Amino acid sequence: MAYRTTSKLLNLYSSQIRKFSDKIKEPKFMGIQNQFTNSLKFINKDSYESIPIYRVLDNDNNVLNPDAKLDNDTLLKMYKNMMKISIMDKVLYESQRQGRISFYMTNYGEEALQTGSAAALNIDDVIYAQYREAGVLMWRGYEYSEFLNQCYGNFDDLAKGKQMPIHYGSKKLNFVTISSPLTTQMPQAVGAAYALKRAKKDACTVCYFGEGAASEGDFHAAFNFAATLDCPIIFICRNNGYAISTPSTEQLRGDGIAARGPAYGINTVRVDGNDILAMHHATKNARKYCISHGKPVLIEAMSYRVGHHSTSDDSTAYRSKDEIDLWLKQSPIIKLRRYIESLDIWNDNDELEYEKITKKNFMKDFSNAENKLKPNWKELFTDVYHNMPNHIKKQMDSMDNHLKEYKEHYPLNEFKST
Ligand SMILES: Cc1ncc(C[n+]2csc(CCOP(=O)(O)OP(=O)(O)O)c2C)c(N)n1
Ligand SMILES: [Mg+2]
Repeated sequence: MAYRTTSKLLNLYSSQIRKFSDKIKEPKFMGIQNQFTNSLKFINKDSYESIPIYRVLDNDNNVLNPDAKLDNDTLLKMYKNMMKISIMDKVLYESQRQGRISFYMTNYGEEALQTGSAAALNIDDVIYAQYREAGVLMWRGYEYSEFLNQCYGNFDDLAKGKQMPIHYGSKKLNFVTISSPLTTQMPQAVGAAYALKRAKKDACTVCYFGEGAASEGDFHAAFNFAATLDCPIIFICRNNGYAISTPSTEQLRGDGIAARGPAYGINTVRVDGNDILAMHHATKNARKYCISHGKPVLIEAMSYRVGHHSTSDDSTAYRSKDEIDLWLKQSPIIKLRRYIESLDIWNDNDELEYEKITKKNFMKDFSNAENKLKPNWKELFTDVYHNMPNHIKKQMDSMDNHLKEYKEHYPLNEFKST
């Protein structure tokens, strides 16, 4: 029976071949344009030109694309935001060194990337960040006191000391809390973008990640879901040259992260992350495209991590001082300062004055945060589950009894009592 059916099929097949042998109509391979070649060639990264870096502010303070120009008020607001990040970084880095907080990560070198992109967004856009994006949160209105309360984990910290320092989050500012395991924010951000689209919101999600984090599997899942489900998300890769001690030359073999965008079918641009005008212009247009077409965009922002990876790192063990110095001299803060001075809207006096006032304000908030009590110790057990399960309740009761019995061994006066 099976033999007879097979031979019937074969007969049909050969008659079809005879029928079409004069003029063969090729079927199309699914999703790929049929284009044939008889020359056997393996494609590699050198088969294409490297994706160029979009830059509009040249070294003589000329704006090479008039569409990217910004008004003076915005430029000054951006410059002040960048100074504010830098002032905070300096003090908090030192304070970790003095043992006052347990951990810190600086943003040196990435202030323009953060501020320029943040300024092009709307407050309804939902941010999923990695951890080196303090300037984005600052632009949105997160106060010095809020950064400090979080780093000190005091009772005014929104997370009640449950997170390591710099793991900020703010529901009010649509900034999803930072999570230590790398790249977890990427598929989450895509899901949130999909939800925004289904709810027909005039907003997108914005997902920041490092070029090192892009080596995680979650990166690929996020990119493919975003592309195939047409999600309104802007991926902003901070390619700062290092993932702790691993240089991007060891992390990546292709043309950076940008080359991956078109491979997934995602509109892509590579931008000079030290050029705040280019960063702002690219993000503004990415947002427009993203929302009007309901599709993702990738921005690869090229920059350099000027500081150590974190307070647990000493980067002089794996890179030269000369390399760091070269980038320090090209700092995005210096670049923007040169530009606003050339426009005659900023001078040495303004700089000194702003720095003095900002430092003073920061130090006031710093000592307030340092002197606040820690959250009530019971916060250790709350807010994890909506309804506290029995096993957690048991642990809390046992801790309570323990503290009552051995109170002289614990600094309970440093914790809020209720
Ligand atoms: C899943 C996971 N693996 C490893 C780490 C340890 N880790 C923390 S940061 C980091 C480097 C990330 O580099 P990159 O994404 O380039 O960000 P950058 O620090 O340069 O801003 C690593 C390996 C982690 N937190 N999570
Ligand atoms: Mg990096």
